[in-house]
Amino acid sequence: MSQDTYNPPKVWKWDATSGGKWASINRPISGATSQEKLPVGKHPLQLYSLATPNGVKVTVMLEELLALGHSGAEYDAHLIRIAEGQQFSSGFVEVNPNSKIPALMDHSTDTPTRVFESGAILMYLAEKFNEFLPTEPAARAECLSWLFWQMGSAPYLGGGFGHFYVYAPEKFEYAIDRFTMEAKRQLDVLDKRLADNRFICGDDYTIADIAIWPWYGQVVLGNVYDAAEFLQTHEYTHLMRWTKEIESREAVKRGCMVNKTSGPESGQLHERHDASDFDNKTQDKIG
Ligand SMILES: N[C@@H](CCC(=O)N[C@@H](CS)C(=O)NCC(=O)O)C(=O)O
Repeated sequence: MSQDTYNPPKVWKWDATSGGKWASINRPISGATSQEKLPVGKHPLQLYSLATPNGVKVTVMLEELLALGHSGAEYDAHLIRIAEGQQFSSGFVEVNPNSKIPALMDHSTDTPTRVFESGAILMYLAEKFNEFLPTEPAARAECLSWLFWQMGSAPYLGGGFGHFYVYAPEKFEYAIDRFTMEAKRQLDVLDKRLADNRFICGDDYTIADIAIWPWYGQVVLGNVYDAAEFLQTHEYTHLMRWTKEIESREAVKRGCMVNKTSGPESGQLHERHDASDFDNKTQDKIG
């Protein structure tokens, strides 16, 4: 377990050359680095995003709302390439001062409404369309508890486990042990919950499932971090059953394609401006 010991100096200084996959976009300051407006398409909802687990939550939600017939959920999904720093444009910072995808503008309100943080976006859309969030107080409290559980827990899975297992410039046993322990504990929380419940909040599919699946479902499938074997995710049988049921939903399949820039080309729809963009994608595959 021995690793060179680091003695922190009295005052931390930013070493812009420090390693790691995301070193080029990580900074200790916030705000815009370039002056650039965001594009605005024809639909009421304008999404600025990328198909990471946090981004996929919102595209799945929008596709689920459209599948229920809510035409007001039509949206343009603009691609934000975070590895190239596009989240630091002045236009993006106006929508999300925290410079992280996903970010949403709703142009159907008297003055356009901005919403950032994926959990806030899911709640905003659920309330706007009165779907996927129970109204009965106890059921609503349960749903929001799981939604916020996801928001609070996933940074340990992503920023902790994923970062040190995949992205860090060196493999640190202490950090990988610490965050693997926590990741497995979280998988066990979900597995136990899903042993007695079809969906996270019981019989109904809600924004809690929509928030949790893109992280935990994709990790157990090995799609995120390629760690299914390391974490022995097949042992979480109830979580796996739920993961596969949600994976088979048409809206989830569509939502996972939007703003995707990696993996097989047939699964990538860089921008979505119309429902027919998916059909054109199928045509591309056939042709
Ligand atoms: N808590 C935020 C997290 C968003 C987030 O971390 N987004 C990442 C991609 S998954 C991002 O935009 N990173 C760019 C950066 O850190 O500069 C949410 O759920 O919306």
